[in-house]
Amino acid sequence: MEKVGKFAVKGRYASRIPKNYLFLLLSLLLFGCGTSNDDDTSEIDLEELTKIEVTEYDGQDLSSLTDFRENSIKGPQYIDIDTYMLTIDGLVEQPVSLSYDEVLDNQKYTKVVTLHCVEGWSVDILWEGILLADLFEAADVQATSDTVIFYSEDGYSTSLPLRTIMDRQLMIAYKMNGVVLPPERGFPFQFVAEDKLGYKWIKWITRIELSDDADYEGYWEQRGFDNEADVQP
Ligand SMILES: Nc1nc2c(c(=O)[nH]1)N[C@H]1C(S)=C(S)[C@@H](COP(=O)(O)O)O[C@H]1N2
Ligand SMILES: [Mo]
Repeated sequence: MEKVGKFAVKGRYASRIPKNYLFLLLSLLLFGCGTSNDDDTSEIDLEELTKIEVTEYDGQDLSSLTDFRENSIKGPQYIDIDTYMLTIDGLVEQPVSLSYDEVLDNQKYTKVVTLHCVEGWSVDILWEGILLADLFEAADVQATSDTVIFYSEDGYSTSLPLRTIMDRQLMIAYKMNGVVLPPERGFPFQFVAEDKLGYKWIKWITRIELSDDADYEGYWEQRGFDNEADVQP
């Protein structure tokens, strides 16, 4: 995992509303009124982003952010970032609710990590995000907590052992291939559950609960998918 230097993150406020979003908004206002449905709109959106995404990193070819198969339980969620809060609570001394900017006010890290879906496809993506360990430090996790449960805007949830998250230095991403996550890919944050199957990679995270319920089962786990979710080598 690579730390992102100070200069690299300076422009983060400027990049919150990427130029291409403004361009898109404009084109939609000019040409899109009454003609496109939501599906068309999101397709144009992603196609525009492919023009600026990073395609290769450190000599390694990356997948595109359009190589995912969108199969979320309720379809893409469109989160209003002005009212968005990420809550960290449960077995902590100091429950916190952080704005988007407050979450981004932590050290950024980048890493190429592969997401494997149980449906048999996978993508190699350059993720940029924040360590959960850094967020947990502010909340001051209680010693009895051994499980981290993630909740999302669409009602989805999943969990991993606290130990796994700390030992493997797992992060939540706000960028992929150098661009801010589009709504379809989990804006504002997706969990980069390295070495775990795609159903652990929760998108649109709204709440992170520190728990002592090691047997907690999330949405797909309750429906028969393995709670360990290890990617088989
Ligand atoms: N909130 C939420 N996160 C989610 C899901 C979902 O339905 N809701 N699907 C998961 C699954 S099964 C996969 S493979 C990954 C990637 O899904 P995508 O291709 O739909 O982006 O997101 C995961 N995160
Ligand atoms: Mo999946």
